[in-house]
Amino acid sequence: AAHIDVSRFTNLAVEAQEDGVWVVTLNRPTKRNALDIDTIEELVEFFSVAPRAGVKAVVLAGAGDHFCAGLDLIEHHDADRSPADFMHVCLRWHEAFNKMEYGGVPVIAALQGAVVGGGLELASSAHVRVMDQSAYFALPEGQRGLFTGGGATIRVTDLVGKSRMIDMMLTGRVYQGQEAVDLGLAQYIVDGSSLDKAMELARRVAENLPLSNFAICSAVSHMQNMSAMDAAYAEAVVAGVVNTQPEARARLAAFADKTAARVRRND
Ligand code: 1HE
Repeated sequence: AAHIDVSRFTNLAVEAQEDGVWVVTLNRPTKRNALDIDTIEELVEFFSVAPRAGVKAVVLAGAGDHFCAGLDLIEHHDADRSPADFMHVCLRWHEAFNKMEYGGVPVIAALQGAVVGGGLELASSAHVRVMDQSAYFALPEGQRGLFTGGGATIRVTDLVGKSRMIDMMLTGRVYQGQEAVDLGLAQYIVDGSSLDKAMELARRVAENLPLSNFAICSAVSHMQNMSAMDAAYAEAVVAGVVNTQPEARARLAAFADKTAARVRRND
């Protein structure tokens, strides 16, 4: 297995918890966790190694009152980049976010405060989003003379639909509270701490067999890019591998001998 050297990270705080859950925290709260190029490189590094390092689930958080303010606008302004330079910046964002979405390790984002611009692009690359009552979502690129470059045209459009995506970009519209959940920007909203709820979900997810989680957190995304015929074929192949894994036999035996939990409606 690969090894994650936590001392290599500075813009991220990376911490292993019990049960194989790792907490990855954007750790520049004085800059509202704006995504400079060093932070993106650290995300690439972590999510490149995590699938081979026994990481069972990741909670992705932001230090301070805001999850993430998006692209580091000060760095971008100072660097005065050429089109080719910024294209390559965006390709590194895609490298990081694709590693998250397709890597096979469940990523649960704990959101508070601003989840805006590139911060929303980052959050939408997670598999599950938990928001607290302070969290809000927006794409301010339009007003800043910019355009999304970290995958929002794909992932945010997937979440909210084309017309809402275009409205968010044109008008800077802010979504928050239950409405954000109803639209699919987050799956959970809590009165207390989104981090606590995300940890609870991550611990539950970490009890699944790793190969099941790998399939759930890579195959569904890959299959969305395929024709229905090819997706059905790929699903059969993935199920062939996952559903015959030796580690599943004990769980099937527990169902057969009636010691496994039954699926019941919520009280
Ligand atoms: C930043 C950034 C940033 C804050 N880049 N430094 N994103 C945006 O357009 C969001 C821009 N940020 C904001 O609207 C606000 O800062 C927040 C709502 C996130 C937070 O507000 P607030 O009042 O708590 O903080 P602040 O006073 O605005 O900022 C505190 C510090 O964080 C300040 O630095 P300081 O050194 O003067 O103390 C800010 O400069 C710094 N800061 N946000 C750099 N984004 C691949 S394309 C992606 C396209 C995009 O993401 S466009 C960016 C959209």
